Amino acid sequence: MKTLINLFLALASAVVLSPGLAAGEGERRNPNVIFILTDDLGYSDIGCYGATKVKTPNIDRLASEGMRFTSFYTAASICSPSRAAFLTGAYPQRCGLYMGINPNRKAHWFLGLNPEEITLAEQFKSKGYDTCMVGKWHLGSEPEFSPLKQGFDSYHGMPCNFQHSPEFYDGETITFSKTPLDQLTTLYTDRVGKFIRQQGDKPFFLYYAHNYPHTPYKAGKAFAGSSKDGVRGDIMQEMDWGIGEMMKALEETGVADNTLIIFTSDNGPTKNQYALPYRGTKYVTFEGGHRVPFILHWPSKVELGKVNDEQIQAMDLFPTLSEVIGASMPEDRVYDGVSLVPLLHGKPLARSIDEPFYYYNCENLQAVRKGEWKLHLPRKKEQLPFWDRNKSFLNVSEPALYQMSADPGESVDVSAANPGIVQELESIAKKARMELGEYLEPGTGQRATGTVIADAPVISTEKDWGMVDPDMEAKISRERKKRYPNLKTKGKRKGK
Ligand SMILES: [Ca+2]
Repeated sequence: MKTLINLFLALASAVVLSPGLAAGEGERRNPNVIFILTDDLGYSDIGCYGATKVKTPNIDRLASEGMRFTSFYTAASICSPSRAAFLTGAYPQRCGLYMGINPNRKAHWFLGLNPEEITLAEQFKSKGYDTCMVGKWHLGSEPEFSPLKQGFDSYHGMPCNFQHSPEFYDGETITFSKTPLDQLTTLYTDRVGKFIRQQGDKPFFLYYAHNYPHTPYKAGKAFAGSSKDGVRGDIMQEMDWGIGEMMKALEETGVADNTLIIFTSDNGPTKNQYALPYRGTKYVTFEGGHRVPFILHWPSKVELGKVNDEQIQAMDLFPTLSEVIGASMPEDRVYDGVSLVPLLHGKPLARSIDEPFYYYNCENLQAVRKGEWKLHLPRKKEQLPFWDRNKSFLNVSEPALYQMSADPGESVDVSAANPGIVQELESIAKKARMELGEYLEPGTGQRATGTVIADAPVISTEKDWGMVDPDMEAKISRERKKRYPNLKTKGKRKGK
């Protein structure tokens, strides 16, 4: 009898612990996953989040057939660090990629996401998935940091922003020395469709990181003049069309129901009108910089048209998708997110609402949110990243407290009336800085930035390059000359 009970218990726990949602529920195989990451797309940039000048029926459909989140936070208000957090499940400061990587800056060109980091793509590989990236990478432009070295089987897109490096890649081959921007969406759409169709029944992870509506942009002929919001509106509508084409490919191959699609953005827009009702834009730590749309579409698993107000964040993607595919979380490092899977079943997250969220701008911790309170921290000009230094309204000399439930637009500073809360959040910030760092003060929990010159210092702001030892500077320069023999002293890189 005891043996039978034990056998029963073993079977019961096997069911409970069975890897992957699909496996436990008798589906033929693990689901496909498509992670769509747009660039500089703000909270109110698409129809179902309040846009009125553009029509985005295909993205809206993802929401009406899925779950739409209203309190999603990116880990940074600029491209590179935000992307690092999505792919590693760690704050950018923890995984070492907290600066805005620019291959034309002497302080940056040799940096990237450390190959020792475990990316989402590598999690998918561990479960036998095919992995594909289409779009903008922006986690290091040197070959050592290529998506092909971070778990992706194939890569089709741009290593960085168009202004920094206009080349378009197919794997390791440059197919356009200057990407034709009016064809960008069709290039991506064709590749996404081709990849989905060639996969057929083989499970895949597709990371689709469209560069738009990051500038510069140009609409294809079919969409020029199609919107009520100029070229930006046109390219938004074209991008939406591309997502519709992607859905067609999923439906034609019969895998739409078993494909989990996430749609979001890496940071807020450059103009506040696309971030409303929130304050601020890209580059800053007001809500408009961090709060963006987040839609989860998974017809066979999610109740249609649900709106979810739970506070969630970029670092949640890694544990969520790991759970979905039954990949165990690596145990040798710290993660900053929780799985969102309980929310799909109407259950609470494993994270308390009181767990703080940190708004870093590069190495500078600028704000902390805990529950309904958000404290903007005093900051000195020298702590600010270069993109922030000339925005004098951001030079906070005293802490400013906002009650987010009553004042989501961060307009009324209530610090004077709540000294106890200010003190509590200041003490949380102090601990965070000890672990995740502050400008020129490394934290105990920070992992190494990826670099192609092992002993070179990591300087996130070019203005501080003067701190680098002249011998080291000469060494870095020599390596760059070797890699880019045609490099002009002041100009941009010229080919490889
Ligand atoms: Ca961006």
